[in-house]
Amino acid sequence: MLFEVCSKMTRFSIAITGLPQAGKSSFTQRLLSGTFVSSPPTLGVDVEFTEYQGFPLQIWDMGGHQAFRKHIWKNYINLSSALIFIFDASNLESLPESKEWFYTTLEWIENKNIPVLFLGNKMDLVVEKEKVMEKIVEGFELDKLTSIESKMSFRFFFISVKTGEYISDAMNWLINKLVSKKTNFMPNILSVDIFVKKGDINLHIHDNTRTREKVKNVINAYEKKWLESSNQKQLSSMEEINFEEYKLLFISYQNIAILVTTEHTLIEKGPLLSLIEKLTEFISTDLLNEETRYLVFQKVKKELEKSFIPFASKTLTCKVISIDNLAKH
Ligand SMILES: Nc1nc2c(ncn2[C@@H]2O[C@H](COP(=O)(O)OP(=O)(O)OP(=O)(O)O)[C@@H](O)[C@H]2O)c(=O)[nH]1
Ligand SMILES: [Mg+2]
Repeated sequence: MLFEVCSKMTRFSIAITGLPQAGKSSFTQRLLSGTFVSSPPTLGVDVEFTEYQGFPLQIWDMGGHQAFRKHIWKNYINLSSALIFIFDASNLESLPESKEWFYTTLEWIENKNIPVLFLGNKMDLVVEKEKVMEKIVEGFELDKLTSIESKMSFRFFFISVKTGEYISDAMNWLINKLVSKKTNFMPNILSVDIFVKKGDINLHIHDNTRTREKVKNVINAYEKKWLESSNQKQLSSMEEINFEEYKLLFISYQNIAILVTTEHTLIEKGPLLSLIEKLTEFISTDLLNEETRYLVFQKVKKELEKSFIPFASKTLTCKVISIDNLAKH
């Protein structure tokens, strides 16, 4: 029952990192199509949407090239609720460099509670399997991370994307972790505010929950700050705000911003970012029309319901408070 509810409502976002050629895109493609297909080296980051055993997933498949690591990896890991690190087990020479980046990646994770899955890939190419597995476990000091003292949610598996071996074991572990974390964090979203700027028009659409009343001042301050920032058209930013027992997530992209109030630290930023990107196209329709504004809010609400536990969304109602000029309010 619980699984049923989560599968309908939650889209987990997963970041995949690792050195070039490790098999990140091949792994992603196998999840998407169930087959082994080759793809060109990933430039920057690719986003893929798929389902795994009924669980909707959003996967950030990142390029392993040195140029993408510092900024792209760091950014997208913190948009996700899980990390998969892939190592090419058929290339032990790359172990020292891979280890260095594996631990750097772990340090970059802001929410240390997210599950981390380490995959030793290309086991089909490895002849002395036992020996190589041992070398990898020792080399990466993986036992340290699975020990009782370790506070991390960590597991490692040896797989082959080519043959498909052990992929389901690894994914089942990850999904289980994600689902149990999610349920611990119920309920999730408490209120939503949407700011839109189009020409001389500033729109502020929001729901009307009791929580929102408590954080109203913070919301207003962020709205003001955003409206006053001169380069907001190019601005794509994200900020987490701690206020009393609440956590607010402010995401802006071009001329639209969303401020989500949550009760807990775990909130999936990845789906929100994609949502806001999609919305910018929608926003270009007639905003002066009241009906359209209502539709914008409904769209946001619907997307949020796909990605989050729907508790708070029961209370979401559309209310447009600011038209034309915010200063009037
Ligand atoms: N034999 C074998 N080859 C694999 C396996 N997984 C991936 N490969 C091959 O390894 C090469 C690199 O795979 P990709 O999935 O593109 O690697 P990547 O990690 O996405 O690389 P970047 O995007 O450059 O970071 C391709 O030629 C794949 O066909 C595997 O399990 N076994
Ligand atoms: Mg790739």
